[in-house]
Amino acid sequence: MQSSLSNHLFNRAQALIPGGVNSPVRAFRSVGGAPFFTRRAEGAYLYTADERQLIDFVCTWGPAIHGHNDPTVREAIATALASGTSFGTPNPYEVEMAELIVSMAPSVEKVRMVNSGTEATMTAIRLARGYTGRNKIIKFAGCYHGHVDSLLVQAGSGALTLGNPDSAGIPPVFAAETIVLPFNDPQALEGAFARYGEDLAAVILEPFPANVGLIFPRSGYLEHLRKLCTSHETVLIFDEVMTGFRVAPGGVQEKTGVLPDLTALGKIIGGGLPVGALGGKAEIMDHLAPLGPVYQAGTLSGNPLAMAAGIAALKKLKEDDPYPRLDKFGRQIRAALLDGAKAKGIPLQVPQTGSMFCLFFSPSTVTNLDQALRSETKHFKSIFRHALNNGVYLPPSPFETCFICSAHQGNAIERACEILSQSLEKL
Ligand code: KE4
Repeated sequence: MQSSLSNHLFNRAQALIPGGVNSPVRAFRSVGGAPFFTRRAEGAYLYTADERQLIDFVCTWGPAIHGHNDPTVREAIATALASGTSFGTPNPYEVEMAELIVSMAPSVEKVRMVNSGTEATMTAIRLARGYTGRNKIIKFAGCYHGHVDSLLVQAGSGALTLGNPDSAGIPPVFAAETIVLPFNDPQALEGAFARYGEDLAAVILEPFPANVGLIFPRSGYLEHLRKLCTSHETVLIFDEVMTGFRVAPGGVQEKTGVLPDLTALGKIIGGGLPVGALGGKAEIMDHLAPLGPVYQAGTLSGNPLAMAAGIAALKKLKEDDPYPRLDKFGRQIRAALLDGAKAKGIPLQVPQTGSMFCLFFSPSTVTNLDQALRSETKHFKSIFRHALNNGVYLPPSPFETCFICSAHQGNAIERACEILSQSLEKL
């Protein structure tokens, strides 16, 4: 039952903010009901406006890998805050952040800080076009790269959730240079390169698509894509805004050994504050202003508070190495879900890698957008609602990915497994 205080806040919000939210997926449109409002967050928990405690598997959509309000990150922000909030000049934190990212992301030789994942992918596309002198780009159906005009074509995440993967307001001429391919289809790749190869500036993808639910590349697919980009001198862009520093210290490119030319980053590197970054080969990155002809800028890029928070978060990843523990939690939840679905006789897939997992109510492995769309979403809505009513918060869309954080230790995982098993039983 939605609290009166959240309803009151939501009514006020809807009067002044489109849909009552500052990002569409938060509106609960695909799961029904009104969103709860969060007053504070601590560790693995959200505390709503009416002080309900929820075990959180959204983790503010990825940044909170150490858990909410982590003391180390909080202290780093407080220390930076004592010296001011923004200088508009280079500051020492930016240098330390660049050194950390370059030391952790295998393909990154140089990096430019921005203020969101959207800015990172938008800049990556412009840089690839400026570097190659070409215009066409390839993206994949279901991949979401932020709200960039030329990439809001058959996009995932909130666009897919709301049923408008092709946003209004984008002139056809903007999307005309964007070629959309099905993910995990080598023949489609070969065909597109055969037809457009010399005109292709870039291929951009989430190497583990996680905005359509969570999908893994078939064996050899990323390697095949890497070879095609190399042979056609097309820039390969990994959008690791979500997977960067999450699936491994060096993201998917460390896990698979497939090295892109450019990488879009975000989320974890801001420790919960607004951030994005574009990194890659120095030869390409040096085409960015003020060195090169590709313009990009930002008032708050490299903001000292966001840098201090992100540095603390990245250093903590290097010192604590939470990855084995996060994968153990992920396997625990996956096993509980599969056992519950089996007992109920309901087909369920739970793709999981480390601290990322999702639920596809499908009889077979989901390898692309079409298969994800064919999964049974009404079951997801029932699970979501039952879990929320019993203190477990999953992402409010079947086309998102669940996140686990280091603070999910102790009984939070056991409790969540218990509630999710009950939710399946109720189907
Ligand atoms: P932001 O502009 O929201 O910081 O990042 C855009 C972005 C780019 N690339 C990937 C792979 C992403 O997942 C995102 C944003 N992720 C969504 C969640 N699926 C953010 C949540 C929201 O839109 O409110």
